[in-house]
This record gives sequence, C-alpha cells and structure tokens, in this order.
Amino acid sequence: HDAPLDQHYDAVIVGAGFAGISSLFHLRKIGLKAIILEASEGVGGTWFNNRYPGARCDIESLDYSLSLSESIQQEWKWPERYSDSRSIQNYLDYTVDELELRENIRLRTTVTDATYDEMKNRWTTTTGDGSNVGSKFLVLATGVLSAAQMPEFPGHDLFTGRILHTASWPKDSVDFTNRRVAVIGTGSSATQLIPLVAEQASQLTVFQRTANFVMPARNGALEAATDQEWKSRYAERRAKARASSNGHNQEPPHGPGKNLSSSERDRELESRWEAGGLNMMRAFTDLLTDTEVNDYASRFVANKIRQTVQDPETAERLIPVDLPIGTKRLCSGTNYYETFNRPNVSLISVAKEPIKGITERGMTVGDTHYELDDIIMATGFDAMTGSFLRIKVVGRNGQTLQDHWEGGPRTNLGLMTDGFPNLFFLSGPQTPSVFSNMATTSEMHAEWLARFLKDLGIANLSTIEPTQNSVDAWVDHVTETASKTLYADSRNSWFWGANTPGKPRVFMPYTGGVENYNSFLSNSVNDNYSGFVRA
Ligand code: NA7
Repeated sequence: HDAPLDQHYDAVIVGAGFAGISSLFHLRKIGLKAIILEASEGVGGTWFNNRYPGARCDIESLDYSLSLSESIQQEWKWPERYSDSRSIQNYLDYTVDELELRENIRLRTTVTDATYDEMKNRWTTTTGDGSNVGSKFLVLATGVLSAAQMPEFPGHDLFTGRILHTASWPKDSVDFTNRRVAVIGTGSSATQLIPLVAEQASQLTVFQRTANFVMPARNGALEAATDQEWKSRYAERRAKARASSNGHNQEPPHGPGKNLSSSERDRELESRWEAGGLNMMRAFTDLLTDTEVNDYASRFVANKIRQTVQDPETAERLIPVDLPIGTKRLCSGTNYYETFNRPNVSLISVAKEPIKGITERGMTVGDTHYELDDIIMATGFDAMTGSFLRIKVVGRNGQTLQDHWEGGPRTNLGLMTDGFPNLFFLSGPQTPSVFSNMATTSEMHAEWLARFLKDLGIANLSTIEPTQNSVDAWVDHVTETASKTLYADSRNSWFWGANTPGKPRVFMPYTGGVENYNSFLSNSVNDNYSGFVRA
C-alpha cells in the first residue's frame, strides 16, 4: 500500500534505506509531514538491490541495526553473526511496519529532478512518471554505494547469454548449473559471489583488474549468549559505537605496531585474521599512517594467500601490488582464496590487457576469446556522489549540483552545500559513512537533522543554508585529515573516484572517525549552528 502523492510536504526524503527510514522516523516525530520516495519495489536500499548470492554485511548484525525502538531491538532475532542481504531487508521491512512508517513511503517512484524555487522557498521534486511534489525541505538519502556502474564494453548488446550486475540482481534466484560464467571485478561484491557461483557453474572465469585483500569473514550462527548479552545492555553498546572510530563495537587496536617486535606483530595480526572480517583494520593504530607497519601487515596477508592457493602463479596474481592494506576497501568473504583451487575456476588478469569487448558468445581479452553463457558484472558503483548527481538538482540562480560539485563534493559537515537552501544529504560524501557502521552514522545524521530543524523553529523558518566559508573549511578539513593517512598516496580506489571515467580525483570520505565527527555535530548544535545562515 504505497503512500499517495500529495502536492505539499514539509519534507520529501529520497531513498528507503537505513538513512531514509531513520529520517522519516525522526522528522515525523517532530511533527513534519514527510514522505519517502523510493525507486525500488521494496524498502532496504542497497540491501534490496544487491541480492546477488553471498551478499552479506561486514559489520556484525547486532551492531548493524537501528536503535529507533527499544521493543524492536529486543524482539528482533538475527540468525547469523553477519547478516545476508535478505535478513537485513526483512529487518527493515519489519521496522517500517512496526513503526507504522509504510503509510509515508512510496515505492517504485524514481526521482529524476529537484528544483529550488527562490520566490517560494520550496523544492519541487519530479518523478519518473512526470509527477511533481512540493516540499520545504529535501532530504537526499540516496546512498553512497547505490549508483551502479556498468562498463561500456563494445559489443555489449550482441551477447546472447545473460548479463547481470550485482547491484541490480533479479528478484528470482539465478541458476548457473552447467553454465560457463564470467565474473568481471574482484571487489567486495565479486569476492562474496565467486565461491557460490563456482559451486554451480561448469566453468567460472574471473577477470581481475586489481587484486584486493580478502579477509575470511568467519560467519556463523549468532550465539544465544551473545544475543542476550547485547540485549541486556543495548543502550551501552549503542553509545560505545558512537564513541568509537568506526561506529561499532569491534575491539579497537591496542596501540601502534611501530615499536613491536616481529613476533608481537605476528601475534596481533594472527588474532585479527582469526577474528575475521574487518578486524584486520584494527590490528594497529598506525596501520593506515605508517608505511612500514602497513607493509608488514600486507606481507602477512600475502603469505596467507600463498598458503591457501595451491597454484603459485595464481597465488601471486591474487596478491595485491602497490596497495597498502586497507587503502582500498578491505573485502570480507568465505572461501574466496580456496575457490581458486577448484578445477572449474580460473583467474585472468586484465590489468595490462583490458577486456576488448563482448561478442555474441563470449568476451575477448587480447587475442583470446572466452566462450560464455553468463557475464556477471561485479563492477561497482559511481561511489559517494553518483546517486546525488544522477538526480538533476537545481539550486539558487539555476545552478546545478553537477556544476557546483564539478571539482568534487563541497559540503558543511557532509550535510548541506552552499547555494542549495533546505537541501540535506544523509550519509553522503565528506562524512565517515563508508568508513563506518552505516546504521550508526545514518541514525546520527537523522537525529541531527531533526534536532536542527526543531531548534531552528520550522514555522518561522524560510531558508537555512551553510555559509560558503563553513563549506570551504569542511572541505579543507576533510582533505587535510586524509592527507595524514596512507590514503593520500593510494589513489586507485573509488574513495578517490578513480573507478568512474571523467570523475575528479578528490578524496571523498571523512577519515577523522565517527567519534570526532559526532563531536563536530554536537559542536554545531552548541555553537548555535554558526556555519549556517537562516532567513
Ligand atoms: P568495487 O569495490 O568498486 O569493485 C568493482 C570491481 O570491478 C573492481 O575489482 C574493479 O577493478 C572492477 N572493474 C570495474 N570496471 C572494470 C572494467 N571495466 N574492467 C575490469 N574490471 C573492472 O565494487 P563492489 O560492488 O565490489 O563493492 C563496492 C562496495 O560496496 C564495497 O567496498 C563495500 O563497501 C560495499 P578496479 O579495482 O577498479 O581496478
């Protein structure tokens, strides 16, 4: 039962993922008339669309959830330590029903344009079917990893088999039995999917442009004792997440690796490897700032790859080169390296010789033609800014957001940009979003937004927007913070926009950590929102 479209809202929210759902909850709570417009057929955002086999979160389930309702967080039972996409989607479905939010959510509604009217101080949001919706505030909760990227290989339309993209996976499960399958890409999506497709396909060929580090996820059933322990002190757990660097309860680093002996370093690295998933990121406080410490950890994982993969040439090809561990999003998967020991799996490097094109019956790399039945594009996203910029957003003086962000995103606190009054970005660029538990940071944003609007007094407020100075200062802070890390020199990643042709090479996430970022949010409240002008 989709919400019908009215002409006038206090707030239009675009996107029904964690950020959109939290925003709707909090904005409704302060009395605003709000609606979510969501392009997909269901709520869940990224978890609705990324339904490829193996799609799974790398933050633990009890942490990767919302604190909107005490009864939901007590009642909901997570089956596994790390949830798959279906479980998270079910959880969000349950959440919107329990909180009676569905009446304000309209599905199958793609937003194409949003235009600010300076005379009326209102936004007009246009949807795919040409409907116009008016609102005072516009909240883009469209996600940082949601604008899927399909490479334009010549011959794409000639292929007679199936071409699938991990981020727009069909609703019904796809069978690969007796099929020759190609996977393009070796990022998080590919490395989760490859072991499962390999179990079905007659032949699986993986086309790798850049090798990435893949940690064993160590997933399993969620133990009852863990569940009970969390639920007996959820408030404390949530507070701990917000006071951590990445927005979750994982054990923080004990200290720097710099002055440790090799055996002390090995012990720590081994324990992080055994703990699995993103635990490796927390081996040492200087993992992402000290080249020598990072080299050591990178070599440790390279040796794990060598120990796992039987064919030495394949093992070497799977070891990242010139990639300090963690400077590209670390992957977390199950049986990834082991899968390359299967006789039906092969790995082709397309680093030097890129994919030439697609034919009727396969794909060509150099002079070699690969006969295929299915091609799976695990080729990622126009990350961080893509979902915002694919909507034609027009602010003051007819300026588009595309033009305004031509040289990279510009925001105050990641939340607003100058020249676009009453427009908010949730969990977008220049926030800790992708370096954090997005459930935690999305909620932090939604709470801040509701507080902000309540404090400003909505009834007497026409416009609110950040000053250009505050935006310049935040852009500088984001850039300067990243410059002190190994991310600064490791630019071949979507953090830098490197995977999207024509994109400016600007470092887009905020690396200062969730706790610091949270302080910035609180300070803005205590400072009476000094970086913003109201009228
Ligand atoms: P990623 O991490 O961006 O991975 C995409 C992969 O596809 C990556 O290995 C790319 O190689 C590869 N790719 C992209 N285009 C091509 C072409 N044209 N030829 C060959 N290979 C290509 O996306 P994911 O969906 O796996 O994960 C995104 C995030 O979602 C993840 O980090 C988690 O935070 C959740 P490249 O490395 O660019 O050389």
